[in-house]
Amino acid sequence: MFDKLTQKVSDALRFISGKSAITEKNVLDAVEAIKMALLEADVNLRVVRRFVNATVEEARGERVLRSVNPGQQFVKIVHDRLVSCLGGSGNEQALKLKGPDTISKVLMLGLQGSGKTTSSAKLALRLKKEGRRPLLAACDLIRPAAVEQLSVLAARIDVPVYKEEGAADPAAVYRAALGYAKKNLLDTMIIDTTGRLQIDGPMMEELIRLRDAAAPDELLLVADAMTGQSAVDMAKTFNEKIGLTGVVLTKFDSDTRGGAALSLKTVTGTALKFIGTGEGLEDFEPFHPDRMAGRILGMGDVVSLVEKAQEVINEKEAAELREKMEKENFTLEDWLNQLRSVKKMGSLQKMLEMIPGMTGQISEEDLNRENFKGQEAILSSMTRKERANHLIIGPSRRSRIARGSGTSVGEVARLIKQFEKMRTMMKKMAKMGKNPAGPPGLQQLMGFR
Ligand SMILES: Nc1nc2c(ncn2[C@@H]2O[C@H](COP(=O)(O)OP(=O)(O)OP(=O)(O)O)[C@@H](O)[C@H]2O)c(=O)[nH]1
Ligand SMILES: [Mg+2]
Repeated sequence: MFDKLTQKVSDALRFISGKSAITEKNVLDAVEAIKMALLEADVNLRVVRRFVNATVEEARGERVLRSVNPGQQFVKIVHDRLVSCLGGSGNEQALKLKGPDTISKVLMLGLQGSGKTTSSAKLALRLKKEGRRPLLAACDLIRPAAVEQLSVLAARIDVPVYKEEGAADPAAVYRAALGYAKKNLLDTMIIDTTGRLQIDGPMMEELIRLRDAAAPDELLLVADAMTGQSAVDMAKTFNEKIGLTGVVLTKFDSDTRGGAALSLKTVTGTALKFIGTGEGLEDFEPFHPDRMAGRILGMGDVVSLVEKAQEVINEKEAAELREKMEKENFTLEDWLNQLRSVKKMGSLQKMLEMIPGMTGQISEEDLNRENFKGQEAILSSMTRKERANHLIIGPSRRSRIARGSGTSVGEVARLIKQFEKMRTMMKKMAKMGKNPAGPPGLQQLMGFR
């Protein structure tokens, strides 16, 4: 799913996020590339426009362009815009069902063949796993074998089904099913209905009668993601005529474009609540805008990385650090602080994986070098005074530090040498202007570059 979109968006973002300084033109180019990708993915034009305007407005400001890591800031903006486009970070994707003492009702409706019956069973399975006691109500009385199909699925997941052979009125079947649910202490009715061919006519009236009889807690439109914008139009119309509480997008597994998922919320105002991801009854997932945005960006968890990095290294500290580097005032104390910052961020390997373009550049071996682990021990065994001025560390201090850190005199000496080399290198780099990548000095400090 989203294959092409992911490819194109992540290309555009990789380009920009690898830069330590970005210009307004970089932003506009990247947004343009993303816009084309969205249009190609069949995203509604209005949605694309809204997305583009919001992103540009937010990203071209000084705050972003002059921030520590503008590329990654931009990625975060794109991510957040995508999340809001997909339905926001609230909890409106969750089903609103009653407690177990009252019977909740979910009405499944949609066009012919969209996946209503399959999704009814998938939902029943899911609710059952959550500890509810679902009942499948067979209210599609038009299509031959519809009742049989639901019964077969229900048996597979061991969920009761209510059906009446030869019945003609769905509302009457519903009422009888409700009685059955009460008697058997079931708490959630999932009502499968007849597929509509068109929006108006007697079939629609039947659906409205059923809605009025059941007063459902959830009215879920089941729509085929592969139909793209038609699914969105359908949702809009159903919402106007019947009132929806949410949408289930099926056949997400076969949808390589993703336009429907991306347009639905903005165009219809209705939340996408579930996606069907295959023919199996387990292939059904609650929809999470933030996770989906991550998938579209194809960048793992880049956003939490940006947030974490901001927490750990704020702009002021970064500026101070840069200044120190320039003046060759960078001390062992600063180095220790940097190491600790990195540790705060969690596993270094994980962190680097989250940085676009970083994957594969640093091997596991590099990271596990004893060197890195020993560094903190050595630095912590020095006194503050020693860390402030490494020149005072003579042979006797060296052996004390080695003893304190469980290392050898040779290792302590090597670390100090490495530090001096780094300092010279950092000064050169600082003079050259900006750092090549990442928060100042992070990778350089650890000897990766
Ligand atoms: N790949 C895939 N196939 C699906 C998914 N959901 C449903 N299907 C398939 O789509 C076909 C139609 O599904 P149904 O559940 O019978 O659709 P319906 O809306 O109940 O159809 P009618 O009752 O005839 O209106 C079946 O072959 C399902 O296996 C999905 O998420 N992914
Ligand atoms: Mg059906």
